[in-house]
Amino acid sequence: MIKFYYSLAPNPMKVALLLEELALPYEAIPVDTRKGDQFAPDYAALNHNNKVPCIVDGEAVVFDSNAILLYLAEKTGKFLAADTPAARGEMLSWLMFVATGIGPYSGQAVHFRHFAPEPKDYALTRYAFEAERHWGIINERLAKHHYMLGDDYTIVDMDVWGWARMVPFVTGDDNIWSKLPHVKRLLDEVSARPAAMRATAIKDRHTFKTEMDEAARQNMFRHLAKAG
Ligand SMILES: N[C@@H](CCC(=O)N[C@@H](CS)C(=O)NCC(=O)O)C(=O)O
Repeated sequence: MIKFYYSLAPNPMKVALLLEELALPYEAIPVDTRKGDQFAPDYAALNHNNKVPCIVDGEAVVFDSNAILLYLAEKTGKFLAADTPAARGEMLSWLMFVATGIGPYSGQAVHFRHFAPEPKDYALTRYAFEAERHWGIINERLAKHHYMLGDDYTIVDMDVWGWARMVPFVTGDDNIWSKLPHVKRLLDEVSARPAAMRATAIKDRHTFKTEMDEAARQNMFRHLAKAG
């Protein structure tokens, strides 16, 4: 059975969605990053990046949500682009766009908006601008195509869904959906899928620490300790 190391953050949630869509049996193992579970030696030996998610599937250990989506889709032959160079090129491009743009810029925008100490104006302005710019590109894509790759629901939509749930928190703008209506349409459609409801219900399996106290900050923002 697949072991799925997770928290309730956006990157693990995309993987929970795909596991549920595929109806693959899996054991969900909590990694409470606020408590520092990501540095436990057993977990650190699996995930070189000390982040979540990670899966163990027999001999295969896969870390990084985007790698896991591709690995599981290729393993099962489901939720992939058509097997043509053009369609595969589009799929890889959008997957990497989410992996290197949507995820990191949204994550840093959250950090600077909600957690970073002052002064942070310049960093927040930069990351918020880049996060919104990337979401605008997804919105334009979804204005022209029902799903990210056209007519079929694929792992790229799941990749987008993980972070789309967080867009108001990322942008700090309660009216953001008026600017990104096509992203909201995809978010609502995917969230209504039975698999997404089961994925979301993963939050009831384990209790995660919710306080961002000093110990949690030391575990998640390790540069603070280094800066003294
Ligand atoms: N590129 C990685 C990023 C993983 C990542 O940043 N995970 C976050 C949760 S969404 C995490 O583990 N945060 C806890 C920490 O930074 O200690 C992926 O997509 O899996």
